[in-house]
Amino acid sequence: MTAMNTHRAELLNAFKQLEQNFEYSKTDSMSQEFIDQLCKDSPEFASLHRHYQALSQQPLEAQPRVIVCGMYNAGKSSLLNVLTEHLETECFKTGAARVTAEIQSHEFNGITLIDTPGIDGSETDDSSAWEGIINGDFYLYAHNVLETEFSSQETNFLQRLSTERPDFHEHHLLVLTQADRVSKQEELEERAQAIKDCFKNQIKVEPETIIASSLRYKNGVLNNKSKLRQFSGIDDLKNHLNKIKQSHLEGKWAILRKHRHERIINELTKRIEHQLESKISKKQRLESERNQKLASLQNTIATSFAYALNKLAELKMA
Ligand SMILES: Nc1nc2c(ncn2[C@@H]2O[C@H](COP(=O)(O)OP(=O)(O)O)[C@@H](O)[C@H]2O)c(=O)[nH]1
Ligand SMILES: [Mg+2]
Repeated sequence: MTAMNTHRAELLNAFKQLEQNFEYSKTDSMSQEFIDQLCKDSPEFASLHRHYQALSQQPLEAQPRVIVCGMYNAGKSSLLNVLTEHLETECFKTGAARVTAEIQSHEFNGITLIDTPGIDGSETDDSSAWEGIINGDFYLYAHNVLETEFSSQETNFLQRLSTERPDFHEHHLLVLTQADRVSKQEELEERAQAIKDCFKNQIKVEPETIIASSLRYKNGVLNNKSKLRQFSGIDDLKNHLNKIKQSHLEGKWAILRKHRHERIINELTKRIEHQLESKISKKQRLESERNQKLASLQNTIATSFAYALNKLAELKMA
Protein backbone atom coordinates (compact mmCIF):
# COMPACT_ATOMS: atom_id res chain seq x y z
CA MET A 1 0.00 0.00 0.00
CA THR A 2 2.90 2.43 0.72
CA ALA A 3 4.22 1.88 -2.80
CA MET A 4 0.76 2.84 -4.16
CA ASN A 5 0.84 6.04 -2.04
CA THR A 6 4.25 7.03 -3.41
CA HIS A 7 2.96 6.64 -6.98
CA ARG A 8 -0.09 8.76 -6.14
CA ALA A 9 2.08 11.55 -4.69
CA GLU A 10 4.27 11.49 -7.81
CA LEU A 11 1.23 11.79 -10.05
CA LEU A 12 -0.17 14.76 -8.10
CA ASN A 13 3.19 16.51 -8.17
CA ALA A 14 3.53 16.03 -11.92
CA PHE A 15 0.03 17.49 -12.51
CA LYS A 16 0.82 20.51 -10.33
CA GLN A 17 3.91 21.33 -12.35
CA LEU A 18 2.02 21.02 -15.62
CA GLU A 19 -0.61 23.45 -14.37
CA GLN A 20 2.04 26.00 -13.41
CA ASN A 21 3.55 25.82 -16.90
CA PHE A 22 0.14 26.40 -18.45
CA GLU A 23 -0.42 29.49 -16.26
CA TYR A 24 2.83 31.04 -17.51
CA SER A 25 2.15 30.50 -21.20
CA LYS A 26 -1.36 31.99 -20.89
CA THR A 27 0.00 35.49 -19.93
CA ASP A 28 2.08 35.72 -23.09
CA SER A 29 0.35 38.46 -25.06
CA MET A 30 1.50 41.72 -26.62
CA SER A 31 -0.64 44.03 -24.51
CA GLN A 32 -0.52 47.21 -22.47
CA GLU A 33 0.11 44.91 -19.54
CA PHE A 34 3.24 43.69 -21.31
CA ILE A 35 4.48 47.26 -21.96
CA ASP A 36 3.79 48.18 -18.30
CA GLN A 37 5.77 45.18 -17.20
CA LEU A 38 8.69 46.15 -19.46
CA CYS A 39 8.62 49.67 -18.01
CA LYS A 40 8.71 48.20 -14.52
CA ASP A 41 11.57 45.84 -15.38
CA SER A 42 13.81 48.32 -17.16
CA PRO A 43 14.31 52.00 -16.25
CA GLU A 44 15.82 52.60 -19.71
CA PHE A 45 12.75 51.22 -21.41
CA ALA A 46 10.50 53.28 -19.10
CA SER A 47 12.42 56.44 -19.90
CA LEU A 48 12.27 55.79 -23.66
CA HIS A 49 8.58 55.09 -23.39
CA ARG A 50 7.95 58.33 -21.48
CA HIS A 51 9.94 60.26 -24.09
CA TYR A 52 7.85 58.61 -26.82
CA GLN A 53 4.61 59.57 -25.08
CA ALA A 54 5.71 63.17 -24.47
CA LEU A 55 6.75 63.55 -28.12
CA SER A 56 3.54 61.92 -29.39
CA GLN A 57 1.46 64.44 -27.46
CA GLN A 58 3.36 67.40 -28.89
CA PRO A 59 2.53 68.71 -32.37
CA LEU A 60 5.60 68.62 -34.61
CA GLU A 61 5.21 72.32 -35.33
CA ALA A 62 4.87 73.37 -31.66
CA GLN A 63 7.19 76.19 -30.69
CA PRO A 64 10.69 75.25 -29.55
CA ARG A 65 11.15 73.98 -26.01
CA VAL A 66 14.27 75.47 -24.45
CA ILE A 67 15.17 73.73 -21.21
CA VAL A 68 17.31 75.36 -18.55
CA CYS A 69 19.03 72.76 -16.44
CA GLY A 70 21.94 72.47 -14.03
CA MET A 71 22.54 72.21 -10.29
CA TYR A 72 20.06 73.90 -8.02
CA ASN A 73 21.22 77.38 -7.00
CA ALA A 74 23.18 77.70 -10.24
CA GLY A 75 20.96 80.67 -11.10
CA LYS A 76 18.58 79.03 -13.60
CA SER A 77 15.40 80.77 -12.44
CA SER A 78 17.17 84.15 -12.20
CA LEU A 79 18.43 83.67 -15.74
CA LEU A 80 14.92 82.92 -16.98
CA ASN A 81 13.52 85.97 -15.22
CA VAL A 82 15.91 88.33 -16.97
CA LEU A 83 15.49 86.55 -20.31
CA THR A 84 11.75 87.15 -20.06
CA GLU A 85 12.29 90.75 -18.88
CA HIS A 86 10.99 90.08 -15.39
CA LEU A 87 13.35 92.43 -13.62
CA GLU A 88 11.31 93.66 -10.70
CA THR A 89 8.84 90.82 -10.40
CA GLU A 90 9.56 87.11 -10.62
CA CYS A 91 8.00 84.80 -13.15
CA PHE A 92 10.27 81.92 -12.16
CA LYS A 93 10.65 81.70 -8.42
CA THR A 94 14.22 82.07 -7.18
CA GLY A 95 15.68 81.36 -3.79
CA ALA A 96 18.48 79.73 -1.89
CA ALA A 97 16.37 76.62 -1.15
CA ARG A 98 15.36 74.15 -3.80
CA VAL A 99 12.04 75.85 -4.47
CA THR A 100 10.80 74.10 -7.60
CA ALA A 101 10.20 70.37 -7.43
CA GLU A 102 8.62 70.22 -10.86
CA ILE A 103 9.35 71.81 -14.17
CA GLN A 104 7.80 75.20 -14.85
CA SER A 105 7.25 76.62 -18.30
CA HIS A 106 6.55 80.05 -19.69
CA GLU A 107 5.96 81.08 -23.28
CA PHE A 108 7.95 84.06 -24.36
CA ASN A 109 8.60 85.53 -27.76
CA GLY A 110 7.73 82.34 -29.67
CA ILE A 111 9.70 80.02 -27.40
CA THR A 112 8.60 77.80 -24.52
CA LEU A 113 11.15 78.37 -21.77
CA ILE A 114 11.35 75.62 -19.20
CA ASP A 115 12.78 75.87 -15.70
CA THR A 116 13.82 72.61 -14.04
CA PRO A 117 14.13 71.83 -10.32
CA GLY A 118 17.89 71.49 -10.39
CA ILE A 119 19.94 68.36 -10.15
CA ASP A 120 20.47 67.14 -6.61
CA GLY A 121 20.45 63.40 -6.96
CA SER A 122 17.02 63.05 -5.35
CA GLU A 123 15.49 60.07 -7.12
CA THR A 124 11.79 60.99 -6.89
CA ASP A 125 12.09 64.60 -7.98
CA ASP A 126 14.56 63.78 -10.71
CA SER A 127 12.40 61.05 -12.18
CA SER A 128 9.24 63.16 -12.22
CA ALA A 129 11.10 66.04 -13.84
CA TRP A 130 12.93 63.81 -16.28
CA GLU A 131 9.96 63.41 -18.59
CA GLY A 132 9.92 67.18 -19.14
CA ILE A 133 13.68 67.45 -19.36
CA ILE A 134 14.19 64.75 -21.94
CA ASN A 135 11.70 66.28 -24.35
CA GLY A 136 13.56 69.47 -25.13
CA ASP A 137 14.65 70.99 -28.40
CA PHE A 138 17.52 72.97 -26.96
CA TYR A 139 19.30 72.97 -23.58
CA LEU A 140 20.85 75.84 -21.65
CA TYR A 141 23.13 74.18 -19.13
CA ALA A 142 23.64 76.60 -16.24
CA HIS A 143 26.76 76.23 -14.13
CA ASN A 144 28.00 78.59 -11.43
CA VAL A 145 31.32 80.09 -12.54
CA LEU A 146 32.64 79.74 -8.97
CA GLU A 147 32.49 75.92 -9.21
CA THR A 148 35.36 74.76 -11.36
CA GLU A 149 34.65 71.10 -10.65
CA PHE A 150 31.56 69.14 -11.61
CA SER A 151 29.73 67.26 -8.89
CA SER A 152 29.01 63.56 -9.33
CA GLN A 153 25.29 64.40 -9.71
CA GLU A 154 26.08 66.74 -12.60
CA THR A 155 28.26 64.13 -14.20
CA ASN A 156 25.50 61.52 -13.92
CA PHE A 157 22.92 63.94 -15.23
CA LEU A 158 24.96 65.01 -18.26
CA GLN A 159 25.89 61.47 -19.12
CA ARG A 160 22.29 60.29 -18.86
CA LEU A 161 21.04 63.18 -20.95
CA SER A 162 23.65 62.73 -23.65
CA THR A 163 22.95 58.98 -23.78
CA GLU A 164 19.19 59.37 -24.04
CA ARG A 165 19.46 62.39 -26.29
CA PRO A 166 22.30 61.64 -28.69
CA ASP A 167 21.65 65.01 -30.36
CA PHE A 168 22.29 66.87 -27.08
CA HIS A 169 25.88 67.67 -28.09
CA GLU A 170 24.64 69.87 -30.96
CA HIS A 171 21.71 71.38 -29.11
CA HIS A 172 23.06 72.94 -25.98
CA LEU A 173 24.82 75.97 -24.71
CA LEU A 174 26.91 76.11 -21.55
CA VAL A 175 25.93 79.19 -19.54
CA LEU A 176 28.43 80.15 -16.85
CA THR A 177 26.33 82.01 -14.31
CA GLN A 178 26.86 84.60 -11.57
CA ALA A 179 29.91 86.05 -13.35
CA ASP A 180 29.68 89.21 -11.22
CA ARG A 181 31.06 87.18 -8.33
CA VAL A 182 34.51 87.08 -9.97
CA SER A 183 35.91 90.56 -10.31
CA LYS A 184 39.15 89.87 -12.19
CA GLN A 185 38.71 89.20 -15.92
CA GLU A 186 41.78 86.94 -15.99
CA GLU A 187 40.45 84.75 -13.18
CA LEU A 188 37.05 84.60 -14.87
CA GLU A 189 38.63 83.33 -18.08
CA GLU A 190 40.69 80.73 -16.23
CA ARG A 191 37.60 79.46 -14.45
CA ALA A 192 35.61 79.41 -17.67
CA GLN A 193 38.31 77.32 -19.34
CA ALA A 194 38.45 74.84 -16.45
CA ILE A 195 34.66 74.39 -16.52
CA LYS A 196 34.62 74.00 -20.31
CA ASP A 197 37.27 71.28 -19.98
CA CYS A 198 35.18 69.44 -17.37
CA PHE A 199 32.09 69.70 -19.55
CA LYS A 200 34.00 68.48 -22.57
CA ASN A 201 35.16 65.52 -20.52
CA GLN A 202 31.56 64.57 -19.83
CA ILE A 203 30.03 64.79 -23.26
CA LYS A 204 33.10 64.63 -25.50
CA VAL A 205 32.38 67.82 -27.36
CA GLU A 206 33.68 71.38 -27.04
CA PRO A 207 30.78 73.40 -25.61
CA GLU A 208 29.75 76.76 -26.96
CA THR A 209 29.83 78.97 -23.88
CA ILE A 210 28.34 82.23 -22.66
CA ILE A 211 29.52 83.89 -19.46
CA ALA A 212 26.50 85.56 -17.87
CA SER A 213 25.31 87.54 -14.89
CA SER A 214 21.59 88.00 -14.35
CA LEU A 215 22.31 90.43 -11.53
CA ARG A 216 24.48 92.64 -13.72
CA TYR A 217 21.84 92.69 -16.46
CA LYS A 218 19.13 93.63 -13.98
CA ASN A 219 21.22 96.43 -12.45
CA GLY A 220 22.32 97.59 -15.88
CA VAL A 221 18.77 97.94 -17.22
CA LEU A 222 17.15 99.27 -14.05
CA ASN A 223 19.89 101.87 -13.46
CA ASN A 224 20.41 102.63 -17.12
CA LYS A 225 24.04 101.53 -17.11
CA SER A 226 24.76 100.26 -20.58
CA LYS A 227 28.24 98.92 -19.72
CA LEU A 228 26.79 96.67 -17.00
CA ARG A 229 24.18 95.37 -19.40
CA GLN A 230 26.80 94.84 -22.09
CA PHE A 231 29.01 92.80 -19.74
CA SER A 232 26.13 90.71 -18.45
CA GLY A 233 26.17 88.30 -21.40
CA ILE A 234 22.36 88.27 -21.33
CA ASP A 235 21.99 90.03 -24.70
CA ASP A 236 24.25 87.33 -26.25
CA LEU A 237 21.96 84.73 -24.76
CA LYS A 238 18.93 86.51 -26.16
CA ASN A 239 20.54 86.53 -29.60
CA HIS A 240 20.98 82.81 -29.26
CA LEU A 241 17.31 82.36 -28.40
CA ASN A 242 16.40 84.43 -31.45
CA LYS A 243 18.45 82.08 -33.61
CA ILE A 244 16.56 79.13 -32.11
CA LYS A 245 13.28 80.84 -32.88
CA GLN A 246 14.47 81.57 -36.42
CA SER A 247 15.35 77.92 -37.05
CA HIS A 248 11.91 76.98 -35.76
CA LEU A 249 10.30 79.30 -38.29
CA GLU A 250 12.40 77.64 -40.98
CA GLY A 251 10.99 74.26 -39.91
CA LYS A 252 14.21 72.87 -38.41
CA TRP A 253 12.74 71.71 -35.09
CA ALA A 254 9.76 69.98 -36.69
CA ILE A 255 12.14 67.91 -38.83
CA LEU A 256 14.36 67.11 -35.86
CA ARG A 257 11.38 66.11 -33.73
CA LYS A 258 10.15 63.84 -36.51
CA HIS A 259 13.57 62.14 -36.67
CA ARG A 260 13.65 61.85 -32.89
CA HIS A 261 10.21 60.30 -32.90
CA GLU A 262 11.24 57.77 -35.53
CA ARG A 263 14.43 56.91 -33.66
CA ILE A 264 12.52 56.32 -30.42
CA ILE A 265 9.85 54.21 -32.12
CA ASN A 266 12.60 52.09 -33.73
CA GLU A 267 14.39 51.69 -30.44
CA LEU A 268 11.19 50.78 -28.56
CA THR A 269 10.16 48.31 -31.25
CA LYS A 270 13.61 46.69 -31.16
CA ARG A 271 13.41 46.29 -27.38
CA ILE A 272 9.85 44.95 -27.45
CA GLU A 273 10.77 42.44 -30.16
CA HIS A 274 13.80 41.35 -28.20
CA GLN A 275 11.67 40.80 -25.09
CA LEU A 276 9.01 38.96 -27.11
CA GLU A 277 11.63 36.73 -28.69
CA SER A 278 13.03 35.80 -25.32
CA LYS A 279 9.50 35.16 -24.03
CA ILE A 280 8.73 33.00 -27.06
CA SER A 281 11.90 30.98 -26.63
CA LYS A 282 11.11 30.61 -22.93
CA LYS A 283 7.62 29.44 -23.88
CA GLN A 284 9.07 26.93 -26.34
CA ARG A 285 11.47 25.65 -23.70
CA LEU A 286 8.60 25.33 -21.23
CA GLU A 287 6.52 23.49 -23.82
CA SER A 288 9.27 21.03 -24.53
CA GLU A 289 9.76 20.52 -20.77
CA ARG A 290 6.01 19.98 -20.49
CA ASN A 291 6.08 17.39 -23.26
CA GLN A 292 8.89 15.58 -21.51
CA LYS A 293 6.93 15.66 -18.28
CA LEU A 294 3.82 14.37 -20.08
CA ALA A 295 5.82 11.47 -21.46
CA SER A 296 7.21 10.71 -18.03
CA LEU A 297 3.70 11.00 -16.57
CA GLN A 298 2.42 8.49 -19.10
CA ASN A 299 5.28 6.28 -18.08
CA THR A 300 4.41 6.65 -14.43
CA ILE A 301 0.74 5.88 -15.15
CA ALA A 302 1.68 2.81 -17.17
CA THR A 303 3.98 1.62 -14.38
CA SER A 304 1.26 2.24 -11.79
CA PHE A 305 -1.25 0.26 -13.81
CA ALA A 306 1.18 -2.56 -14.37
CA TYR A 307 1.94 -2.57 -10.66
CA ALA A 308 -1.77 -2.58 -9.76
CA LEU A 309 -2.52 -5.33 -12.29
CA ASN A 310 0.34 -7.34 -10.90
CA LYS A 311 -0.97 -6.90 -7.37
CA LEU A 312 -4.46 -7.96 -8.52
CA ALA A 313 -3.05 -11.04 -10.19
CA GLU A 314 -1.09 -11.87 -7.03
CA LEU A 315 -4.28 -11.47 -4.96
CA LYS A 316 -6.21 -13.72 -7.35
CA MET A 317 -3.49 -16.35 -7.15
CA ALA A 318 -3.54 -16.25 -3.35
N1 LIG B 1 25.55 87.49 -7.46
C1 LIG B 1 24.65 86.85 -8.18
N2 LIG B 1 23.75 86.04 -7.58
C2 LIG B 1 22.86 85.39 -8.35
C3 LIG B 1 22.84 85.52 -9.77
N3 LIG B 1 21.86 84.73 -10.26
C4 LIG B 1 21.28 84.13 -9.20
N4 LIG B 1 21.87 84.52 -8.06
C5 LIG B 1 21.51 84.09 -6.69
O1 LIG B 1 21.72 82.68 -6.58
C6 LIG B 1 20.68 82.07 -5.81
C7 LIG B 1 20.03 80.98 -6.62
O2 LIG B 1 19.39 81.52 -7.75
P1 LIG B 1 18.21 80.79 -8.49
O3 LIG B 1 17.96 81.55 -9.72
O4 LIG B 1 17.06 80.56 -7.57
O5 LIG B 1 18.93 79.39 -8.82
P2 LIG B 1 18.28 78.01 -9.34
O6 LIG B 1 18.12 77.13 -8.14
O7 LIG B 1 19.31 77.46 -10.27
O8 LIG B 1 17.01 78.34 -10.02
C8 LIG B 1 19.71 83.19 -5.45
O9 LIG B 1 19.98 83.61 -4.14
C9 LIG B 1 20.02 84.28 -6.44
O10 LIG B 1 19.75 85.57 -5.93
C10 LIG B 1 23.79 86.40 -10.38
O11 LIG B 1 23.86 86.60 -11.59
N5 LIG B 1 24.68 87.03 -9.52
MG1 LIG C 1 15.09 77.62 -9.60
